[in-house]
Amino acid sequence: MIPLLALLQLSPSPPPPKAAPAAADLRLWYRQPAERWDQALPVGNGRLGAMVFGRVADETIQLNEETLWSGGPYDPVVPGAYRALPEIRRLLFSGDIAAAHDLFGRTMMGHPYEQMKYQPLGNLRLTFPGQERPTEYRRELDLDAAVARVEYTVDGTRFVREIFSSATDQVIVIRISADRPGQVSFTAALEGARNQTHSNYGTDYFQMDAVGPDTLRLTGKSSDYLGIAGQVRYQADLVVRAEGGSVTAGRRTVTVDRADRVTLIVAAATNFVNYHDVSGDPASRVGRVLAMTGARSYQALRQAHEAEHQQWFRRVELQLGSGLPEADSLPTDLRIKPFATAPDPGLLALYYQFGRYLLIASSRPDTEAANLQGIWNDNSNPWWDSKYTVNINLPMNYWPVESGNLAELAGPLEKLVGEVAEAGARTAREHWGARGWVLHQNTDLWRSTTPMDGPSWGAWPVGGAWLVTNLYERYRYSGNGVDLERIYPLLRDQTRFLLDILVEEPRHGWLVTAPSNSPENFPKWPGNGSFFDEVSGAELTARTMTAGPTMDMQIIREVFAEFDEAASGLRRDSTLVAEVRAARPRLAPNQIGKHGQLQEWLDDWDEVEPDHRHLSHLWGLFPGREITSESSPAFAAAARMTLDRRGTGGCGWSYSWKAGLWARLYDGESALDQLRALLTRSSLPNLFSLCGRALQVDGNFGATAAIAEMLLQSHQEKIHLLPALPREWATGSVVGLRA
Ligand code: FUC
Repeated sequence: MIPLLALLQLSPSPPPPKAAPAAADLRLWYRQPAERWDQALPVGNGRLGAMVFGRVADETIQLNEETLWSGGPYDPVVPGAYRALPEIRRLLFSGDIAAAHDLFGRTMMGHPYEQMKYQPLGNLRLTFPGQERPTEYRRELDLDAAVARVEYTVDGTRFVREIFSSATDQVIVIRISADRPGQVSFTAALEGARNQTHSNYGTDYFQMDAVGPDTLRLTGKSSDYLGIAGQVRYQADLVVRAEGGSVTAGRRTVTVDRADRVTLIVAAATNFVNYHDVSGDPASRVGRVLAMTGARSYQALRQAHEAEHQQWFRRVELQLGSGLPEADSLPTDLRIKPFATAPDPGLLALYYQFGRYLLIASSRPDTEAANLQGIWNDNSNPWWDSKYTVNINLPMNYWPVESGNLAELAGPLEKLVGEVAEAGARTAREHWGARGWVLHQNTDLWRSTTPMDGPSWGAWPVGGAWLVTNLYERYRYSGNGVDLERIYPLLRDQTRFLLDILVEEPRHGWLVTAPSNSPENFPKWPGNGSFFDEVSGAELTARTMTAGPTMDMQIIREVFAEFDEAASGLRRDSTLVAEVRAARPRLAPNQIGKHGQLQEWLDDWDEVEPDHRHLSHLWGLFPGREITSESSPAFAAAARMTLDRRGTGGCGWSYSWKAGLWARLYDGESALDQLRALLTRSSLPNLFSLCGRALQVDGNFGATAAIAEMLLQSHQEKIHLLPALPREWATGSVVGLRA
């Protein structure tokens, strides 16, 4: 038996790409096409995404461009909102939670009270006449090459389609070939996605026409939403290059007849420049990209794409052995169900690498951050707007970057934080009367930072603080002063904000956030704290407002510790350091409750849903580092009790979080139980994770981080190898993780 061996990388610079890894372990594959969008296979270059259905006679390739969002630059700040704060706090501390909640709702919410939506670009439809009865069908996603492939045979001819999204050339490339000449015939059409405010096809905002003999063009603009006019204009061009045969354009289609091979190029762009500037020109952007790609052969495009992808992807290699003897010969969808009862560690190794693949495909150094669905969305009214939810989902998207040796891919998160810090300075002033900057529980492309959705969700003021701790991880892993310099102003100004909003709670004199919430989890209010609807008399559980929830205090302790370390090291801002040092011992502490659990709120309340998906008050265990079995065994035991009580309820990202939490408690078996629940209860056949019915990438990224956490931990100033190895992972190897 080969012991699981970990080769660590302690230097900040990535190793050079290695030789090709075992290919079979790095493919998702299927014997049938996708029936629905959420079974299709994703490709992406960080900016341009596609979901490939792999249908034979009527192929659909759904397209996204990451800056196509509803609305345009807007400012949701309500000037002078902070004037209500003293009264909200008075009500809260006197126990009149309902009144505090309602006053917050009337005074402190942003306007509009919801945010903008990430929108689909359109669909490329390819119709192949005479291909209704294919045999020997196979569809796959090759994670190492970042290419989706569809293969089948019709009348003795083997057809192959390859699809990838190239970061080097900034286009999506589709190659259609056959093993006999003159066999490739199809019609291509480019369809816009329906605009949510204008559902009448005939009068919709987009147009899709043939322009010239071999090009289709889609143009349009994003939808209006909540009174914010759609201001994102876009253009997508499809260019058809056939080898042999003929190409003819109809009014809205291009038809290829009897070609040997065909290369389709999709270029797309919007007018988005940054969150307050939409003065770009999509037409010239598309033109420039196409002019550059124009003379390059398919082989040249493909080689450049693969090399670029592999410089990221091949930095980590993970083998966990196989359990099921036949696992490698089973299609991916057929491996998922048996995973509930039979060991298949290879499936988790694949899941791990799929997470790294998705990150590479949705977040590049100069793109926008990966949103709730990465960059893949086919719906103009997507679940949760496919935006950025900050109370777990966005931070989780970036958990795997450091250990997974993809640190540079957190660049978009750093950009996002820099921009919300700019926009959120005004929000801090007007909504909290505070210095620094604030971000509440959500944001969007336009960097909205005000409380959103309703006080029970939106009142939470430490979203920006959490994201700052994400950024600080980069410095922890690299030890590079340049990384620290870049993020220092964000950390310092967030520290100022936190200092300004902390208030003394009357019972113990602890410093707390007020008002706030423990994200999305509703406590059972004791006695007269319950909310009853004045008309129906029904008990309302979805109204909540608290002071000093455990999560806030853990995040603030971490930010203060990071600021103290950074400022002291750099010998800067000594007055602020003194303020922080005075506040730190006065922050409300972690507490152990009546069940032996870690308390979620200042009071020892039970939750309305005992197996609620959020694990907010365990933040200090993971991703934070203040609770460890060594430094705080009593709190570690209370965290374990909390996890036991929460069980395996939840959804995708929640299972992933729990896997990471169990890993930090050195319990590999329980971590594996959560990963098993993730795969078998909350994943799609294409391995995307789900929350409810929504495809969400957070669960993928969280599990990728958790698997690394089971193999290697380094949050306690020491390196811990194989800290949470389940029995099933008896053999294997890992190369390239960072510590
Ligand atoms: C948070 C979660 C939900 C969902 C949403 C996008 O609000 O509680 O489950 O993941 O984000």
